[in-house]
Amino acid sequence: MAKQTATLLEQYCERLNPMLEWLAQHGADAQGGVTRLLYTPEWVDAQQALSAYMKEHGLDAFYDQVGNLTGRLEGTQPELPTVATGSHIDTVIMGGKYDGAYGVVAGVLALSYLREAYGQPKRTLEVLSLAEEEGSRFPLTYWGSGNIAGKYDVNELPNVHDRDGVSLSQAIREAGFGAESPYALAQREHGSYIELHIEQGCVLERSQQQIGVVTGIVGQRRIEVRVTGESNHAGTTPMGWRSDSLACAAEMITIVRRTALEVGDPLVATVGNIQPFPGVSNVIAGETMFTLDIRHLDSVVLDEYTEQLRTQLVNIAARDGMTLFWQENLRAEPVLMNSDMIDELQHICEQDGITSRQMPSGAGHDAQIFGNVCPSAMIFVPSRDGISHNPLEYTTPDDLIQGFRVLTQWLYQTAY
Ligand code: HGY
Ligand code: MN
Ligand code: MN
Repeated sequence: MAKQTATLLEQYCERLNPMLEWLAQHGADAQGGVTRLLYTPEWVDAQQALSAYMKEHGLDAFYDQVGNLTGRLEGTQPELPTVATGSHIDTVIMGGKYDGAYGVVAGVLALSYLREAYGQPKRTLEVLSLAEEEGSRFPLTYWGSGNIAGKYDVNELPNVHDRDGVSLSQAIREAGFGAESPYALAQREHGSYIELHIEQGCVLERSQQQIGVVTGIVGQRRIEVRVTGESNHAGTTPMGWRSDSLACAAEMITIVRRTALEVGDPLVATVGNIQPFPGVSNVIAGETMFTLDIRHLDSVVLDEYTEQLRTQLVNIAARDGMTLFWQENLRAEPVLMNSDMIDELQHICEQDGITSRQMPSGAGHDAQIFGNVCPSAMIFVPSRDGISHNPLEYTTPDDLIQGFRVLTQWLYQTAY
């Protein structure tokens, strides 16, 4: 790279952290975390602010019907397949500043830098600020990338509601999107997709490596379980005469943990949410809902474990005279990343003297949706103490910049 582009690159590197802090203000909460849920005002503001930034930096910014925001740098050979990068703009509740946002901000800066330093690329470049990945507001994940990749269709909105009873159809309409909105169709094709993301685990930090080149992303099963017994008076109902859904669910939850430990790594099974109803101290809970999040790189093991667990829970409910409702809300299959892209990323790291390792991802990502329809890859940077989905989520500015450099170099050599 000529001297002036190296200096220019330094300038863009210096913009990365301030821009992440700027974006984190959209949905900042009092505890220092970020909550930016699909179609909420803070979500709309964040997309609008990014759109303005994209336009100020020479990118063609546009929305699609589900609210994915795209920044495009048209290529001189538009007939060549488009190269896309990006990540999700939504967060978990009380999440951190980097999960998703890092890939979006780095992508916006990378395209802005490449345009300023090298002008128009041969291949069209796109940065995607994807509407939703986490499933934090609605029991629905990968809503953004899933509409682009054809997994979902905005004309067939899932009948889902958030914790306040607001439906997806109401929320998408109030945010100004939907099948009737004037925006571009979401479903479209890309030649390749690359996502820069924090690791959200502790492998890179403990092995003191700067970059993770992802080999594959785990499959997931997310399930809602409802155990139904009978509400009754906490004082007048003898212990032997109760149909206590919360006590039954508690036994089920200990079985989830025990059986997952028996299967062993890399299988993980998590109960992240439990809601007794009516949920007051002097009433035996008539119904208890809890969530299951089960993951593994091998879909055969994933399905075997999930089916065995379901059988065990059904038997416990039957033993206690309760009913069990089991609803699968997400089925994402494990997806391998593209081997050529992995080699290219590995080569960039070796060439630039960056320590790196190839590794699987225990977290789900939009790259696993794109990985079903086009060659896809992911670049990880270390997470301090492996913490994520938490206001304490943190990656050092140097590590964030290192990932930005690898992404920018890969985009340059792929699109120019
Ligand atoms: O839950 C996940 O794996 C991702 O952070 N959405
Ligand atoms: Mn996440
Ligand atoms: Mn993420």
